[in-house]
Amino acid sequence: MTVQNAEIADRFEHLADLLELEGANPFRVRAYRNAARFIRGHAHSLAEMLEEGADLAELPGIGADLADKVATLVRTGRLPLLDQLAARVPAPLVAMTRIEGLGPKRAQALYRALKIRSLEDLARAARSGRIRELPGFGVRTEQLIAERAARVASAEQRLRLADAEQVAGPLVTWLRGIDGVQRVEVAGSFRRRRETVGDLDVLLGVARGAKVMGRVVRYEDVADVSAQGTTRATLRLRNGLQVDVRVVPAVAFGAALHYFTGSKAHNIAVRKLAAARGLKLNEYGLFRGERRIGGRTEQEVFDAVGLPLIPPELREDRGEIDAARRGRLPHLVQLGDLRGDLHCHSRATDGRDTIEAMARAAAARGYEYLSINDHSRHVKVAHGLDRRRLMEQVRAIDRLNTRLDGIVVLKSVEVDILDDGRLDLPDGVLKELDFTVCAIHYGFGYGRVRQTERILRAMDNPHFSILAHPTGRLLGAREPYELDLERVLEAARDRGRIMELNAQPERLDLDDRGCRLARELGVKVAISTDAHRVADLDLMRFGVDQARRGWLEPDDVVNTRPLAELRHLLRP
Ligand code: DGT
Ligand code: CA
Ligand code: CA
Repeated sequence: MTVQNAEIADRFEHLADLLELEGANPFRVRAYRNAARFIRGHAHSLAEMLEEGADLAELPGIGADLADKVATLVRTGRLPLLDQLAARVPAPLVAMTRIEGLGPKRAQALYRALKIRSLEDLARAARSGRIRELPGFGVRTEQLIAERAARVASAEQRLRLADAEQVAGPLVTWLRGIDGVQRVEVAGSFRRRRETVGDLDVLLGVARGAKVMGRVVRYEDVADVSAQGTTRATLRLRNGLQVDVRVVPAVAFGAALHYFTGSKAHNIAVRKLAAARGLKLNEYGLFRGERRIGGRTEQEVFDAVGLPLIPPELREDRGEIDAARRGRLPHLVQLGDLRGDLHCHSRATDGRDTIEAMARAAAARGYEYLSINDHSRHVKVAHGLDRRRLMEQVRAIDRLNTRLDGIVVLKSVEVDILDDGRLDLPDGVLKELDFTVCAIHYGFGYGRVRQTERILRAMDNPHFSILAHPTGRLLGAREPYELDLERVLEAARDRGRIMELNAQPERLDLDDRGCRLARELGVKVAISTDAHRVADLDLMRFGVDQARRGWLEPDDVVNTRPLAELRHLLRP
């Protein structure tokens, strides 16, 4: 398996944290952090570069020592220095450094003073008011620690869907190659496409009498095996993810697939329907009395309870059974319905590719249109555009469009919503664009009323088209800001504004519930990748997953429309 840049960067950051906890030379610590940042943003896979014989020591900020470490990591999957440090530094202390705003020094102080053994301990200490009594800590810090410790503790137990896919893909391929394995399905929250998964639930259909578990547990990425029988095994992979593997006979595969796909609440509701018809439904099949009457396919399960097949994304017991019974299941949007992407960056600000490269890549994906939404001036870290640079970009796009065939580049911007709800560029500039994507990047901490008013003000601007990542959350890292989403959606409906479903795997914002609410209130959604490079255009499918979980149909999603129709929606 090849080691990804993000993984190398994570290890180096972890190394920097541990070195800092040990009081290492600050320059050495900073060297690892800088290298991590560089590697994370580097467009080429370091593992592949090594394979091609490149000298990584020539990369900025890497040098001979770090190049050597990358090579070891790629070759062996391990970093000996990290292993040594991790063995020396107490685990709770390591966990504490992952709390936002709590650097190694303050983590040390808490660890020593309060004898913290886990993040749960830390959260408890904060709740009981013991932290505010320590020198250098106040009530406000204590509150933040209470919130964040609980969040980090729970986030660590769930993995983002895209990250789970990275490990599930090779695992499934390997399982398919085992002698006697006929079918492999990943069920559970993974199949329902939840934004994060707690573990993987893998079902194996095997040839009669085949013994496969002995092989299964020898997968190279397995860190340990906590249970192993002939039909069940529980493994833990190197990245910490747990995998439940079950061997299922073909006669019951559909029943097992339905059961282990869940959700639990959905299962219970379906089982009740079966019971009402005098049937017994469980993971072993569908029975009348002792007699097996079905369960080979999921279709048989749904047929038996008189329902059409409900897509896995809807199986949350949020009204899908009732809708199915009444023939009112939504016709969910699919990746193939999308005709373009309405939020992309270019080299002009913090993107990596040119507008032309982005446009050609979009055309290659079968799109009709793609918009360029570079940051406005307020976002200084991204070298945001002022009026002059934006107008230059507009003219460049006009020229580019005369050369391009089959794809239209739309002129847009990701304009900041300022503190008071004004937009970061004058109306005279915004009116030159095809539409706007408007976003909050500062002032996350305002209270609910102020934040909501701020967005409503922004939506009053006649040039406001789409609200980018409406709640600002980052999965596992930042909570949504305080917001009255229902009020925002009602205002959006009244003004003809659109909500974004940002498809970046750590955003997925609006989330599934937000999408559902938008649909119910009559607000349209744009599924957008927020691509910062060509490859990011492929993140679209993660957005589509959440849109489906939010019951969205093609008609609810503006970028399923042909360009002429879309233009009316973007500029009502
Ligand atoms: P996760 O792993 O937390 O992301 O969520 P799931 O939904 O994958 O949950 P998991 O792995 O605990 O179990 C997989 C599926 O197995 C679950 O979605 C439904 C089914 N299941 C588990 N426990 C029960 C149960 O007690 N009753 C019923 N009816 N189904 C269950
Ligand atoms: Ca699961
Ligand atoms: Ca499980």
